[in-house]
Order: sequence, then C-alpha cells, then structure tokens
Amino acid sequence: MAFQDALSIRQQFATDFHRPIYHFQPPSNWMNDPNGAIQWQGTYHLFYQYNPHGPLWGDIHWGHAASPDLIHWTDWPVALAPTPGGPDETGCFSGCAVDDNGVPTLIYTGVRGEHYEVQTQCVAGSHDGLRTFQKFAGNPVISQLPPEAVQKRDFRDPYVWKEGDSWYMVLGSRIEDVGGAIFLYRSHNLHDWEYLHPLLVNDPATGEYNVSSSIWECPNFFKLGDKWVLIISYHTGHQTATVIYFVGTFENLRFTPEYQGVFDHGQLYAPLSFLDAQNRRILHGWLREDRSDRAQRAAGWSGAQSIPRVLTLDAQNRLNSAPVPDVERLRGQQHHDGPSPLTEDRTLDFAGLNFDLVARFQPEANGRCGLSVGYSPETNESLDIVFDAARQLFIVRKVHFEADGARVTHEREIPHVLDPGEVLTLRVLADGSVVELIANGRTSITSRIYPAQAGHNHVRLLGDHAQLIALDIWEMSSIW
Ligand code: DQQ
Repeated sequence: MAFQDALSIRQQFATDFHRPIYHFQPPSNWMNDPNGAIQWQGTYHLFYQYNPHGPLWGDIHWGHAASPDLIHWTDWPVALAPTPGGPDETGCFSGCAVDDNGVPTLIYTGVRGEHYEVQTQCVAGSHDGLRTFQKFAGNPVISQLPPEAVQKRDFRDPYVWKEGDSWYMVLGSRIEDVGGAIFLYRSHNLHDWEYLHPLLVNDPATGEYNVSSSIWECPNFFKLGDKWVLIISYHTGHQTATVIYFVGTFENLRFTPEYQGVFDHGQLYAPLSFLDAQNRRILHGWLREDRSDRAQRAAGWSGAQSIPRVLTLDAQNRLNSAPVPDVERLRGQQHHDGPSPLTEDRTLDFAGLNFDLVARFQPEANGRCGLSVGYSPETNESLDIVFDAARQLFIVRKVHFEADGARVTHEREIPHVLDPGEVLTLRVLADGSVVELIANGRTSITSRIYPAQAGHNHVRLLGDHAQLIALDIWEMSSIW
C-alpha cells in the first residue's frame, strides 16, 4: 500500500474518538501480536500479526511499519503472506527478526490445516533493505515436536538470539495434561536446529497460572543486567490470559527461575522485546480490544501496540518498565495540580481522552488514592483505578454501557505492594480507548474503555486520607 493511500485510510477514522492517535495501529483492519522488532541501520522496524481483509482475526499476514524514534511510524508493504500449498498456507504466525550476517531474517511459525493444527517454524530473508522477504526454500526448518510434547498443535512463536557462534531459539508450547512449556533449540545456521531440552515447564501443582490445560505462547528470553528473564503469554487453553515473567539464572543452558511476576494485569498480550543500538531492552505489546466482535466490525479496526517500553530489573529482581522517553515529545499543553490533601473525590479542570499523566501520592495507612478516566457526571460511566493502602492493592472498577444500552460494572483487585517509605507513582498514557497505567514502574494495568460519547472524558482525582504530592497532565498530539 502506498504511503498516501495508508494516510487517506487513516483519515477516514478521524472522527472515531475511540481510535488512538499516538499508539501505533495499521491504517485499518485487524492487528494482534508485535513481531520481528529490530533496529536496522538506525531505523526501527516493527512487524505485526495482521488480517488485511477485515477487523477480526484471520488469514494472518505480517504487516510492517518503520520508525526513526519508536513513536512516529510509516506504513510499509506487507512483509509475509501465506503461500498456497506452503507450510504457512493458513497463516504466518508470530516470530522474531535477527541479523544473519548482514541479512535481515524473520523466523516465524508457518501454520497449515483448517484448524491451524500443523505448526512448524520457517525462515525468510530480505536482500533489499527489508522491503521484501524471500522465504527459505527448505522451510519448514523445524517440524518435529520434542518427545515431551505428544500433541500436534500449539508449537509456535520462535524467539531467537545469538551467543558466540550459536543461535538459540525458544518456542512456546504445552505438554498434554501438564500445561505450558518452553522448548530450547540450537543451530549454527538458522536452518538446521537441534532440540536441547525444555527451558521451563508448567508445574501444575502450584500457583494461579499453573493450569494443566495452559499453553505458553510468545516466549521472550534474554539477559538483563546479571540475570535472565523469560516472558511468556499465558493462554488458559480456552482463552488468552495474562503475561507473566520469570527472572533467574541461565547456566549450562539450564534456566533456574528465582522470581516470578505478572508483567501486565490487563489487556496487554503477546509482547515482544528486542535490543536496540543504545543497548536498551525495548518491548512492544498488543493492546487487545475489550469489546464485541460486532463492535470491532463496525469500527473497521482492531488492536493497537503499546507505547514501546524500556525494561529494567530493580534491586528485588522485579521487571520494571517505562515508556520510551521519546513519547514525551508529543506532549503539548500542561495542566498541574497539587500539592493538596485528598479528602474526597474531585473532578479536574482538564478533560480529554488523549493525554500523558504523572501523579504522585502519599496515602495514610488507611488511605485510598487514584484516578478516574473517561468519567461522565451524567451517567457515572468511568474507569476508576484506586490504591487501597491498608490492603496494598488497586481496585480497578469499570462502569460502561454494552451495545444494547445495558449499564455494566466490572471490579477487580490487583496487588501492588509499596516498599517502606515509597510514595505511590502513577504514569498513565491515555489515548482514545487505550489506557496504559504503570504504577511505580512495576505494576502494569492496561485497560480499554469505549465511552458512549466523546464528552464522557473527565479525569477525576479519587481518594481520601491521602496527600496529592503532584499531578501533571499533558495533552498529546497525533503521530499521523
Ligand atoms: N497469536 C499468534 C500466535 C500466537 C498468538 C497468531 C498470541 O502465533 O501464539 O495470531 O496472541
């Protein structure tokens, strides 16, 4: 698609206030996982799971966009399409990109079968600066499942890195009646792969995320500081669930987790990380919709990418993330509030759905403090995120209207433990229907909201028995 065509398609959505203006999306239609993120000769390239035919999942291709700064994107032609009769004839599923001796190379899952039941690993390289990709004639490069996995499907999402002269790959999968599994492979040329052993397997005996029907998708495995981090997207076997991570050691090709956490408690899924030229470990995540297929069809688009985040480990080996600093260049008019005691809920002077917000609170031992986004005083529609200091958790409450006009309330609790003496810090990137919230750099809660009217866009301060130290909100400009 020519750049100008992409722009004019984007302009058709100009009045859709649910559509983000500064988070990446394709011009129209469906997008899910980020794929193949890489910085090539200074330019960032992002690929993504894409259905060119409509706004629901299906006939999965790899869309492609490029950026000088991870914020402003240009649409590039589709990079991978299913080849009739080939190992990817029913879909080019998720994968990564590497630099194979000067050749940008994509490694992805080719899918065959009416029910996506044959999943094998494929390779494609570019010889014209990532404009087009040629699939390796010997594809698939991995088609046999390891002996541990007796099922035929759920064997996908290669994540590859190089160490010394060897390439390594982790693959997401499951083991029948045991649950999610990540398998480790090695190669000297990206074509011939040797299976080593499971990197990590679900323990059905422990924990909330250890269900024997689970599938572990989209693994990322990388060194961060002195530790190794494994990120997986956890699928219950019935539905897309939560992104979790493990931090530990990797010695003699064996991973020993020492700490486990949740990367995001909401709508962020299937993230993909890569190392850029500044040695930053950067992660994109798919921001899933939270509305019906019918509503997505009516909108004509589905899915957004998170603002890329820089990953770090804190002193307790918790995985921290922060939006790339370049997003701050989109900040426009600033609104400031505080310091002031928080004794009751109050609506701010600022209203809008496209903003960047930083707030710091000091709650008393029994205090509550937080924010409401997309609030309507007439209907009470809102997304409230309130920290309960006594219980050290967030209460996330969403009041919204279904397509049939029914008013619905969802409420859930998300743990967030402040360190001794630590103030509560909230960073919120709100953008149409997207609300990315990161608390103290380590608790990520991504929400999607679809206010019934554009004017349902007030921001409120919520809480009592707390001190607002400072609040800053910046209006954000569009990247298109
Ligand atoms: N999405 C892809 C799969 C992956 C899943 C298919 C995760 O490769 O496991 O679109 O969202």
